[in-house]
Amino acid sequence: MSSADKNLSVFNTEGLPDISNKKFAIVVAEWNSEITEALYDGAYKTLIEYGATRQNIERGNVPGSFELTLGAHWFAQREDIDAVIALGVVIQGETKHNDYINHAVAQGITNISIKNNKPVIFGVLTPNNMEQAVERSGGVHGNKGDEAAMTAIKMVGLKEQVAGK
Ligand code: RBF
Repeated sequence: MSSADKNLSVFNTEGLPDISNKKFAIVVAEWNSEITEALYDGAYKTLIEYGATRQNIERGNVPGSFELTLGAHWFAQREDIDAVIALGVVIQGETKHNDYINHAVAQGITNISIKNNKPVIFGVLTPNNMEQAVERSGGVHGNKGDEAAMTAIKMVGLKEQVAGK
C-alpha cells in the first residue's frame, strides 16, 4: 500500500507483547494543539486498548516540535520508562522553518532512541496543509497518534524478543 493510501489506524496486530506492566511516556507539542491533542487521544486510547494501564502512561508537554527531542530524552533517561512517543505537527508551506524542525527532530529522536537503548517514536505529522493534518489526526486517513502508539508497542515487543525474554 502506498503511503498516500495508508490508514494510520489500521495495523497488523499479530504477536503483540503483553504491555500490562510496561510504562509509556507521551510528549506532546503545544504548537497546532487542536491537532496534537487529537494525536494524543489516539495514542493514549491505542495504548489502553492493547493492554497498557492508565497509571503506566505519563504525559509531558513541550512548546513546539523542536523541543520534542529534549522532552523525550528526559523521559527516555528514566529507567522505569519502556518507550516514549513524541507527538507534533509541522505544517509545510506555513513556515520555512519546517525543514529545519522536521530534520532536527527526526535526527534528534533517532539519536536519543539509540543513546537510551529504548524506543522513542517519531509521531510527528509533516502535512502540506491543515486539511491534511486533520485527515491524519482522526480523519479519513486515521490517526498518526494510533500508529505511533502501535509502533511503540511493537518495538517494546521486539526488544524483549531480541533479549530472549
Ligand atoms: N512548532 C511546531 O510544532 N510546529 C510548527 O509548525 C512550528 N512552526 C514554527 C514556525 C516558526 C516561524 C517558528 C519560529 C517556530 C515554529 N514552531 C513550530 C515552534 C518550534 O518548534 C519551537 O517551539 C520554537 O522555535 C522555540 O522558540
